[in-house]
Amino acid sequence: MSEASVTGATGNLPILLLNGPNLNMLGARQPEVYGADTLADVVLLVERVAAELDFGVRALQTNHEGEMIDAIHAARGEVSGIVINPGGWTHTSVALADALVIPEVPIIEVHISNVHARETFRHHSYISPIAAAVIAGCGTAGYEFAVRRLASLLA
Ligand code: DHK
Repeated sequence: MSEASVTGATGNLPILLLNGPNLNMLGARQPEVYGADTLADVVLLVERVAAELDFGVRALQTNHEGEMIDAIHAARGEVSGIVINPGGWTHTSVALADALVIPEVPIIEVHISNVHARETFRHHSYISPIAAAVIAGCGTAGYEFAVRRLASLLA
């Protein structure tokens, strides 16, 4: 399953919002870890904050790594920056990290939970070395912080 949407028509290229595996289950999945907000809530939050900063949003959630990589390739030249919660691929995927540098735009990595306070296997990220910033443990507000940071980097 995947969910893709595009909003906004401004002078800026849109922000690409990517959510990886299992994040479609936000709100139902371990709410004590990931909170009560749904993925739809997250997308609305990002769209609202991005619009305030004069950016549209292209949003994709997928549980299929190849689909996410294809979407990143297709975004080259079409987005101004990337906000990504790679989910479990954070800790496993060289291929996702390789793809993310292809659009040559700033990347903000978001984790809803504080991955450093969790299992050891969540402490390593293949994405962090190529990210302009990493936000963890702020709940879904981390997505808002990511959009604001991205907009200031792009200003
Ligand atoms: C989300 C996931 O799905 C996990 O695999 C990561 C991250 C943490 C989060 O906190 O948003 O380890």
